[in-house]
Amino acid sequence: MMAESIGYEFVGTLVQRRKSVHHSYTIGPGRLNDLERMVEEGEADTVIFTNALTSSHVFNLTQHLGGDIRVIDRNLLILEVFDKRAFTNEAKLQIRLAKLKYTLSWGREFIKLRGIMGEQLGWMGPGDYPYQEYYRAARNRISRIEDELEDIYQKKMLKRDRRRELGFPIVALAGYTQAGKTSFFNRVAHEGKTVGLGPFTTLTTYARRATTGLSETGSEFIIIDSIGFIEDMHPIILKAFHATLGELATADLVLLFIDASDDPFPLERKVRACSQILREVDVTSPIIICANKVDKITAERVEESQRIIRKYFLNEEIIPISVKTDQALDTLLMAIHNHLQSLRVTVNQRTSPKHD
Ligand SMILES: Nc1nc2c(ncn2[C@@H]2O[C@H](COP(=O)(O)OP(=O)(O)OP(=O)(O)O)[C@@H](O)[C@H]2O)c(=O)[nH]1
Ligand SMILES: [Mg+2]
Repeated sequence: MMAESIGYEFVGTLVQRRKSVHHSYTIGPGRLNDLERMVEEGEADTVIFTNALTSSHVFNLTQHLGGDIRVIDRNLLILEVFDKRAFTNEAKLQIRLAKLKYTLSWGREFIKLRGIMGEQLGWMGPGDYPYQEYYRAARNRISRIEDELEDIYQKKMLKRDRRRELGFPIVALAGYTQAGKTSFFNRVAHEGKTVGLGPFTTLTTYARRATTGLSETGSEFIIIDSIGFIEDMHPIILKAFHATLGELATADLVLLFIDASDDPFPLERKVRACSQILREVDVTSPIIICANKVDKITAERVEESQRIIRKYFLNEEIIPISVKTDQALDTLLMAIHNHLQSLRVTVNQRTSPKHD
């Protein structure tokens, strides 16, 4: 699904359950032969593993299948998707950083490989390129990119502080990729950001002014759209987007979007991933859960989805909505309004002078 969304044509799937990962190929020798046959019959040029591979797995698999077959793993696929979607300088830098670090972590064997990420290891020859030199060059590039990113983050932070000084509370959108965050953002901020390209349509955070439209005073806020979640993100990838995800930790209110129309099993997996990532990025802000896309399912299924969400979010308010049909959007805006009002009260109490 993720691969198809960036233009891969699907030839076949091979599944193997093993007690342990085969030391040289991850899959067992029998399965490896099946894979070889499938690649030949389907005239495949790429083999994607849904698990993570070590550099020696990739090396051995490529050797076995032949040099013109690309072998990539889940993390490289995610990075490829990111690459396709990166339109801002910030996202491009974040991805280049993640790739460099990922390949660096794969080490010496990796730079001997052809065709995996040739574009950034342009000089990959027959493997006699001095590793030390490669390593030094890569480290230099990494720290240059880190500096550039730091600059971008600083500017964004300044902007955010200025908005806070103006008294605008910050509402951040979070949730699994493709849950409908940008659709909602466009709706309330009267924007036209891209939606629906498939996983990771959005990579860069955007902030816009919006209003709940409920009262003259105190109904304005800043809404932040951001990158979606996915389970088992590699720490290097997660770290590359840490500053982006960090926006969630500093928000006054987080709207957690969940695609309530998913079947129970994937739904639960995604809800679990969301709660995990929110914990990892240390979100302590209040959360409203938007169970989106209820236009696609029956009332019973809405109930069932809510029960599944409740298992992982014991106290948060869950509001079933449809951004597509506008269903219950007014309820959601009201809930946002109430949250922001109570926030304003506590801020005022905190800042009003004491008379004692
Ligand atoms: N049926 C239905 N489809 C929706 C609804 N909200 C969003 N969608 C569709 O779901 C898809 C994903 O929406 P996006 O708004 O791009 O989702 P996102 O959470 O921003 O995704 P990422 O940027 O990848 O994290 C698009 O095709 C939307 O048209 C809804 O309420 N009902
Ligand atoms: Mg989006």
